[in-house]
Parts: sequence; structure tokens; C-alpha cells
Amino acid sequence: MKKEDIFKALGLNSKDLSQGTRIVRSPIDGSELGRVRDHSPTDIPFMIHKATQSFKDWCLVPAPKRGELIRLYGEELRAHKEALATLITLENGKILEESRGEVQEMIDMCDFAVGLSRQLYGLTIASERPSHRMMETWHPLGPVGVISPFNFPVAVWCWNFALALVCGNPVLWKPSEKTPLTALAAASLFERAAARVSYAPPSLLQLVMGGRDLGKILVDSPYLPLISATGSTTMGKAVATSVAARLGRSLLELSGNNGMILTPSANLDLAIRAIVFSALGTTGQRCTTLRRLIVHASLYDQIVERLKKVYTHVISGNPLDPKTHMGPLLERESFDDMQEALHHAQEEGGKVFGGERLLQEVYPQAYYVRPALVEISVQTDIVHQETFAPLLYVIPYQRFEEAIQLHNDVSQGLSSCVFTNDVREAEIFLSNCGSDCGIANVNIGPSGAEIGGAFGGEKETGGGREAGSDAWKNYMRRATNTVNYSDTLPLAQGIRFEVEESNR
Ligand code: UN1
Repeated sequence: MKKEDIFKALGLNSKDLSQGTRIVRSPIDGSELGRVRDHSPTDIPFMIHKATQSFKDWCLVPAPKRGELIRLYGEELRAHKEALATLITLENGKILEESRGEVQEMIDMCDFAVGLSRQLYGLTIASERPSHRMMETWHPLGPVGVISPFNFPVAVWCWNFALALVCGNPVLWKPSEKTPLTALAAASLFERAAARVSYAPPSLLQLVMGGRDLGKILVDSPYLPLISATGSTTMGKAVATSVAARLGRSLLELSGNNGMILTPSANLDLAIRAIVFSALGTTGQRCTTLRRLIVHASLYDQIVERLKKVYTHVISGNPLDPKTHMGPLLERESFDDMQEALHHAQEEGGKVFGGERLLQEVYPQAYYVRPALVEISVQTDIVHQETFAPLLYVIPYQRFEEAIQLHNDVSQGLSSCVFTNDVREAEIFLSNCGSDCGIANVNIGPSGAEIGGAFGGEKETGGGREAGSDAWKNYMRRATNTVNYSDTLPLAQGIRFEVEESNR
């Protein structure tokens, strides 16, 4: 598919996309994809005002009708899956198969949200007073600010958007500056869906195009009761502090340092497949990427050997080619960070395999690499850091308890897994004495979560939960209601309090 045809299919105007000042380049070869216009800081308060107006109408639309709009959005995504996936690959560099997976994740999320739009249930609670009823009701919260990352340029936003919308809230979306075209396309498909119903107010979705300074305006706005932000821990700390200062709500999904414990009873063939996909899928640029392999000493040599062999068969190259396993890194800084981490690891006693730059003659402006393995006997300083690249530390352990301790001894807490056929080890890993992460799996790698579960993590990962399960509650406010249908007025806790109304 040619770039112009993709733009056209997704409702993007090629001419408009040649007139902005922000140049968008493809990580595939450094070529220019388009030029987008950034908003000016003075535009943002006006956009927030429009979202506030939109909320007034949207929160009155019954939730199942709000769900119907998301259903139509899912239809648009289904119809344009290939075009949107191709644009993701062009702009982000992940292989086409994974980009299709990303669009599928959006579609799944729409389906989930549609079902949810008829299930925004509250509890009925037993009252301690006779002839009283207590219940919880859930109400729309207000306009939501979503700040999303380059690595999943549309799926992570869609987790938030689909839920926010069925919960009755418009969205102001600041996508990554690295992936504005994909964001424009996702928004344009939403406009098509919105045009198919009569009850969608304007400004249900507004894109905020530009850098951090614009994100900061959203974060500080008292008119946005919820800010959902995905990115680094450094960014998350800044967002959390500013939102807390105005007593707003933040929903954070930040850095991971995801581990796998590989035990002697594991099915090693399964484990190798899981390691390879989760360590180098998306060129190691998922927040769920496997970064630490904690492997039993008795398997260590064998596993390292097998991994080295598989790694030499990994095809790094153009992500549009169906044979490619791994596309380029996003940009030069990503490559520099990876090299710096490898250097640092070597200084700390690590033995490095792979990690070198590839295809430099063919693509001088792009950063293709061989995935790297680092054998390291202790979790040194560098192992504690998240390097957004295909770089896997391999660490030996002797006792299962020691493996869990090593596993939890990092500041991040997103995703984790154990490969074992020993039921005791599996249960311990999932128990409160096991993994301290928001996601803990058995015989499945740490990446590639389904949308049905709550997604997010603990510690420096930020504590937020997005996508499935009851994550929708983040986007609503809860009211506790007590209704008295008796003809007396008993007080709670049995308090007696009588004042005569008049002298008798
Ligand atoms: C992310 O990298 O921020 O679980 C999201 C996964 C994907 C989502 C990753 N479903 O790997």
C-alpha cells in the first residue's frame, strides 16, 4: 500500500500533512512521512472549554447509546485494519504483524466497552436501619486527559478512550510527538463513526498536537478530573505530583523491568518461544518486554546456548517485509541508550552477545540492531534500569526463594512470569509471597496481555489499572445513596437526638 493511499483510506489529507512545522520521519529509513501542525499553548484552554461543553451533553446520553458509538468505531477499525496497521508500522517501525495485533487490541477494547456500557453496575448494600435501602451509583466524571506513548501509539489510548466514552466522558488526547499521524488517523476514523449517529456532541475527542508543554497544561487543568498517562517513571512522577496538587485523579502506567523465572521442571521449548517473543518483539520497546531472565543454574548454560542460536536466526529488517521478526529502534537516541546500557553492563562484569547495529549501508538514517543478551551474575545497577531496547539480562539462581527475591528486587512492578510444571512453584509465584507485579503469569511470557484483564503495575510502574476487569471505575465517580422509605427517621449507629419543635 502506498503512503498516499493509506492516508486517503484513513481520511487524512496529504496536502494538509505537508504544511505543518513538525516533521514526522519513518524509523524504517528516516524518510519524511509528513509535517504536522502543533497546537499553540493558547489553544488548549479553549479546547478544554469545548470538552467541558461536550461533557454536558454526552453525560446525559444513556450509557448503552454511548456504547453504540463505540461499536460503530469498532466497525470502522475493522474495515480499516490493514491501512491503520500499515501506518503504525511506517510511523513506529514495529513489524506489520504486531501492528495488526495493535489494531486488533483496539477492536477488542471497543467490543469490551460496548458490553460494559450495559454493565456499569453499582452495589446494593444492606442498611442497618429498617425500611432503608443503600446503594452505589456510578456517574460520568468529566473530560479526561490522555497522554499516550509512541510504542503503542493507538492501543493504549484506545483502552482509555473506549472506557472514558462509554462512562460518559469526552477525551482530550495528547499522543506522542513521535506518532502524530497514527493518532490523526485514529481520530479521523472516530469522526466517521460519530457522523453515523445523531446524538454525538462535537468535541468528544480532541487531539492535542505537540510536546510536553501542552501535556503540562492538561495535567494542571482543574477542568480535567482524570489524567491518564503512560510513559516513563520520570514523566509519571511529574504528572502525579501536579495532578495531586490540585487533588485530581491520575491513572499511571509507567516503566517496567519485567522478569521471567525459568525453573528446572519447565517445558523449555515453550519457554524459549516465550523468551524470544517477549524479549525482542516490538524491538524490545514494549513496557511489558522481558528484560530479566532469572534461570536455574542447572539450566543456565543450555539456555544461553539455545538463545544465542535462536538470536542468530532473528531477522532484523524492514518491518513491512513479512519475513522480518524485528524492525528498527525508534530513533538514534534509542540506539545510543542501548549501546550505553551494554557498555555499562560490560563495565559491571556482564558478558555481551549481540547488540550491534545492522543494515547501516542500506538505511544510514535508521537504527536496526541485533538483539542483545547479557550474561550477568548479579543484578547490578544497569539491570535495575529500564532500557527501551531488545536487551535481555540473563541471571542464574540456585533456590526458588532466591529467584523470587531477585525478581522483586527492582523498583518497577509491571509484568512477570514463571515457567514451571511444579504446581507448588507456580502457586508460590502467584501468592502474596511471590511476584510483586500487577501482572503475574505462569507458562506465558510477560508481554502480550489480553485486554480483558486489568493492565498495570505496582511500585514505580505507578499503580494504575487500565483496559479490562473493573478499570472502568477510574473513569466514573461513585455516589453512595441511602433511601428511607419508612415514616420514621432512625439515625445510624443508634444515635438518639430529639429536639422539640414547639412547646407543648
Ligand atoms: C505497552 O507496552 O505500553 O501486554 C502496552 C502487552 C500489550 C500492551 C503493551 N497488550 O504487551
